[in-house]
Amino acid sequence: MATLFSMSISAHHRLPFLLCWLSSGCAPEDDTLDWDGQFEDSEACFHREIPEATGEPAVAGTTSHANPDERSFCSPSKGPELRYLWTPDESRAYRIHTGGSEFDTVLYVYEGCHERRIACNDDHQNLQSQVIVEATAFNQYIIVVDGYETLDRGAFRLTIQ
Ligand SMILES: [Ca+2]
Repeated sequence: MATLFSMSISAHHRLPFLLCWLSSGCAPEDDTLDWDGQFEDSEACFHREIPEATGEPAVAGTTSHANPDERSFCSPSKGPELRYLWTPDESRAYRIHTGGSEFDTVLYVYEGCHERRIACNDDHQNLQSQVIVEATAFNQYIIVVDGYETLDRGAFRLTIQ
């Protein structure tokens, strides 16, 4: 199942990749850009995995095709959201933010799927969100990028520093 999914994504990615090179100035992207909004695995509680804690941004994606299923625990979050699995490789404080996103974001973090609420923020800088998380190496965290209102959706950047 996962293999088939990967193959169809790579076929769809050739044209955007070419256009990106022709237009220059391409940001890193994840494969939500032409994604149909379904979980990769129906058993999973996340849409995508962030392999490394570093990178600026760690993810540049879009919530345009996601579903507005989840409510944050600190503010309205009526827009569609994406859930990312993050497994840091170092125990320390991380600054996680959505600076550079194109809509009013809400950001929240769980330890485990829904097991423990760690951090939540709506507006830190203008309408973008930021949380500071004291993370433990090799623990699994779920980072949710959500939109404040129903129409708050689209391109976002998720940075972990
Ligand atoms: Ca916000």
